[in-house]
Amino acid sequence: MPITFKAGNKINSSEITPEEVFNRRREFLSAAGFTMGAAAIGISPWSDVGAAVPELGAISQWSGSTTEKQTPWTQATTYNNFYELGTDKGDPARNADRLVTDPWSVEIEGECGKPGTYTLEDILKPHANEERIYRLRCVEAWSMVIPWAGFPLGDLLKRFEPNSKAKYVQFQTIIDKERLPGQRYPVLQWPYVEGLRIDEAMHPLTLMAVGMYGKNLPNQSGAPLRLVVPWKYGFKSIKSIVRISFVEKQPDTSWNLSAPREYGFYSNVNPDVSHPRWSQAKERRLDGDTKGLAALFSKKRDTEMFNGYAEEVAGLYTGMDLKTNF
Ligand SMILES: Nc1nc2c(c(=O)[nH]1)N[C@H]1C(S)=C(S)[C@@H](COP(=O)(O)O)O[C@H]1N2
Ligand SMILES: [Mo]
Repeated sequence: MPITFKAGNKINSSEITPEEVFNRRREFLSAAGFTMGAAAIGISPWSDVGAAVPELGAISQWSGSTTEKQTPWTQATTYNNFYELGTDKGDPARNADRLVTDPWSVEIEGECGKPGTYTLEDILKPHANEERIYRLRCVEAWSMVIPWAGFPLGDLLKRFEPNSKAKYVQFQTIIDKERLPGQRYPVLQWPYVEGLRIDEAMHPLTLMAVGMYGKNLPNQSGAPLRLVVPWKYGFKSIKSIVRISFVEKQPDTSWNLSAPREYGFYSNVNPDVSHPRWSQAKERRLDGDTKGLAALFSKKRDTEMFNGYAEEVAGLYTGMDLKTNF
């Protein structure tokens, strides 16, 4: 069945940024006379999509979880960035069923002792899920607080016995141009790729997430496996992972390929380093207090260095100039 995709999404990849998509959506909505009043009359962009997501099994609670107010499930699962499912914030929830997650396997390759194809079951079997309530800060200057469930990425990576040449790890999202509507347009180079330095990947805060809010990940949130790297901008938290490569050289990342002046390899949350076209000093917290479109205009809070995780991760960057290594 052919999918119709809005003409507005046919944008040259060098021109598009998350901020622009946001602004364009805002312009469209106000042109349509669809501003603040929309929430009041009950047209919320994050009413529940109603997709049934199974409960996860046993989950233990991690002691380092933040106690800040959580983003409601409906907001976290209907206001997403997952460009494979479309560039509008509501598209990933609307198109979630285009992503087929069963069967799922992950290719492990490169500088390690145990490369190969691992089924999702092989990947998950030895790991116990822990719930960790983390902040996730998008480069577009909004943030959410989400109870993720998963296990430290490092525990998984160690099983593949990375060798001394494994200086970096690259991750790749599923490619399925037939089904994933966003992959029909060159908004980004497909497949989506991301990378971490090996010590960042092995850091105990880096989570391989399989669930949120006590349930399996919904597709729009990156089922069945996604990273959550809480001290970096959200785009480092790659969704629906099908390949993990241990490499010697700093790997390509999708946003850096698309706009190298705007998105660096490190992408650590840093209030002192502006994005070239907007400040990173403040952010809007999506916490359900303000519903609907009004939330997009709600009061801003100060952004914290490393998204509030400086105590844990600042040591990874000792001696590095974070303005050049942005
Ligand atoms: N494969 C893939 N992963 C992705 C993205 C994407 O477009 N494709 N968007 C990123 C961005 S920009 C952000 S902010 C987070 C958003 O995660 P969330 O929708 O669960 O809040 O996912 C990241 N992971
Ligand atoms: Mo983002």
